[in-house]
Order: sequence, then structure tokens, then C-alpha cells
Amino acid sequence: MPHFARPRAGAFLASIGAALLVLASAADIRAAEFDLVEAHTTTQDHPYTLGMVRFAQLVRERTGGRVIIQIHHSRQLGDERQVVEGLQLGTVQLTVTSTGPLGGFVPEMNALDLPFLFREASHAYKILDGEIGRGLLDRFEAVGIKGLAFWENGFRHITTSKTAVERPADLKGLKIRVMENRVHQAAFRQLGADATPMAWGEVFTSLQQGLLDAQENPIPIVSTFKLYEVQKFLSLTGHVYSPAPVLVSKRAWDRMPPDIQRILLSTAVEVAKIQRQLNRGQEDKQLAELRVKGMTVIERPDRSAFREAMRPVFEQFEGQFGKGLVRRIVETK
Ligand code: EAX
Repeated sequence: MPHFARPRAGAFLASIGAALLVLASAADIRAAEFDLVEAHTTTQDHPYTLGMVRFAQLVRERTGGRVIIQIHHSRQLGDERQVVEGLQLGTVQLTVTSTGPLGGFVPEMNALDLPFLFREASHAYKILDGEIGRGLLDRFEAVGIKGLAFWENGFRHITTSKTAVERPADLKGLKIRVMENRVHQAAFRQLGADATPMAWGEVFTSLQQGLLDAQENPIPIVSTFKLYEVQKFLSLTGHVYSPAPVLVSKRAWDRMPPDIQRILLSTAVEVAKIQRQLNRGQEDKQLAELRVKGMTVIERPDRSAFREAMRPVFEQFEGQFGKGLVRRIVETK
């Protein structure tokens, strides 16, 4: 019986004798055959966690308890890049992550980070759930990771502490945190911003201390991380759509039999729909709450000016991902 994590109750109880048995229920004693340590960075009430809870329940049911997923939210096991490295090392078995650090593992993933690539959510879903999305997920195999499905982080918007952002020029000279991602960094530098790559875990404190003026993230992140405590303005630029791939350590994957692999794969794909609904379904309510908490929402920044201003970055990168990948995405109706 392979164990990916710490030895579970069975071995432990055997070693300390039967006295403790009375304290443990039958379910606790029966160790799962595959015990997967899952880790992600968002909070307990964020849709990454809600999706993962649903996934864990369904997987448990469908495998008759052979697979148990232990969820660690809120950066308990580190920031996104560390967790993805953990998948390669086998210290973590499962994650849902933004694309932030993923271009460092699979360069073609950076195509998804291009500003204004997707026209709307349905365009993103069509690409990510189709052949192109599967092709990108399959590329993770070469770096020791099995890609299961694309869940959602959402359309990213800009928050700032002092200046309302209505047009690209408003970002000039602002120190904005971007993900550790060369495309995002280039896109904000293009606008004349001081784009500072940083792991998510340092962002709140840096905003609080005034070391940063701005950051950009989808509404569910702004809301669940209480960014209204440290940011005054929210500008609905929607400059990039952030998918959230669900990834498994290949070390763990290769030890699981095909019937279990099939359940994990199909359940992750199925839960993508639920998780996206949970994510998008909360946005209006969250936006209203952000206003109540004191944020000023700029509902209609000049999006076409942002698209134009970031266009050179699109052109700089679009040829880098081979075989017209970006062109195929853009041309999909
Ligand atoms: O994955 O680093 C980021 O800005 C991500 O969007 C966030 O932590 C969720």
C-alpha cells in the first residue's frame, strides 16, 4: 500500500499499542490507499478551496475511499512556485494554482498570460477545455507533473492605494506588484509602471507598509484577502483572464492504477464547471461588499486604451510559443 504522505493511523497505532484504539473511530484507523497532500495559496472561503473540497468529496466517493485528499489552503505549504516545485519533488501531490509561476515550468503556458487574449469567459473555456488546453496540460509531463484540468482564478483587475486608474497613463510610475511572470511584468512595464514581481504571500504586508502602490487580481481574491483594508480603488480593467490549472505530482500519478487515474481526471474536468460557477457567481455580491468596505470602484476604465497600450507586448511574445498557438487561440470563435 503506497503512502505519499506521513504514515497514517494504521502504522502509528500499531506502534503505540492497542490502548489508544478506543479513541479512534473505524474510519480513522483505515488508512487510505492513496493519501494525497494538496496545497494552494488562497483562503478557506475562496473558490479554489470550495472547488477542492468538492473534488475531494467526489474522488473519495468514486474511489470508495481509496483516495483521500488532505487540503491545505492559505499558503500552509508555501507560495505557488514552491508548491509546484513540491509536485516535482513529490513532497506535495496536488495543487490548484494561478498561471503566475507556470511559464517557468512550461514556457508555452505564458501564452495564456498575454493581455486581452481572451475576449470573454466563454472564449477562454472553449480554448482551455478543448484541444489547445489539453495540449498545454500534457506539456507538464516532461517536467514531472500531470495536468488534470483548468479551473478558474478569473479576470484580473487593478487595485491602487492613492490614484484611481481610468486609463493607462494613470499607472505611470506606480509601483505595482505583478506575479512572477515575464509576460505580466512586460505588460505593466509597457505602461510605464514600476512592475515588481513578487510571490503572493508578501503582497498584503507590502501594500500595508506602502512598499507597493498597487496590485492586480480577480475580484474573489480582492475580496477574500480583504485587500480593501490596504487598497482604496478597484479599476475593472479585466486586462487578462487567469485560469487555474489543477496539477498532480507525476511521482504520485504513476503509482496509481488506471481506474483511479481516470476518476481523478474526469472528476477534475467535471468540477471545473462547478468551480467556475462558484467563482463567477460570487463576483457581483463581492463587488457590492467591497464598496461597502470603502473601495471606490471604477467600473468603466478605458479598456480599449489598455488593450492598445499593451499591444506591443502581445506582439513581442505571440511568436514565441510555436506553431501559431496564439493565432489559433485568437481565431477561435
Ligand atoms: O492564485 O499570485 C496571484 O496574484 C494569484 O492570482 C493569487 O494568489 C491566486
